Amino acid sequence: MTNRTFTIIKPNAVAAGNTGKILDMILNAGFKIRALKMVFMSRNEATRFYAIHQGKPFFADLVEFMTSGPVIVGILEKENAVAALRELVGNTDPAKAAEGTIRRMFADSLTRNAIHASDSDENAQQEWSQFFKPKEIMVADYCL
Ligand code: FUP
Repeated sequence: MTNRTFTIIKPNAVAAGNTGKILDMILNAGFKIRALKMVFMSRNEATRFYAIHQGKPFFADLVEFMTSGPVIVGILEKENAVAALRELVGNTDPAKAAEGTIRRMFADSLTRNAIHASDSDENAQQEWSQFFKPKEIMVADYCL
């Protein structure tokens, strides 16, 4: 079954000029882009996005980082999209990420880890709703 997931190319990867290379890896892995845009997250947006981590020691640094520059947000479609993208992205900690994964190649540290990938279908939908209106999301038939 084809389904969708949500991604954020994070500020360190955008600032380093790695957006194109990361999108290329995503497309080469067989994902279709159903929505894509550049946004500069506010502190409120970053706090809401990572609300589950509020109170943890790394939370302030994480919000600071996510609001330090523009990010690319996108909705991707592929068979088993959530699991497939998390595999391509690699471990949260780049030191533990497998060879050939996006984080292994483009992360600077555990916090500045280049990319976000949703961890469930439910979270993916909730996360992309924070950034995209329904009319901004393409349906498969329009962009093969
Ligand atoms: P992931 O699902 O791989 O994005 O990882 P988590 O949801 O566990 O963490 C969300 C973000 O918090 C990570 F991308 C990086 C950051 N983080 C830290 O900065 N320090 C930690 O110890 C754990 C996570």
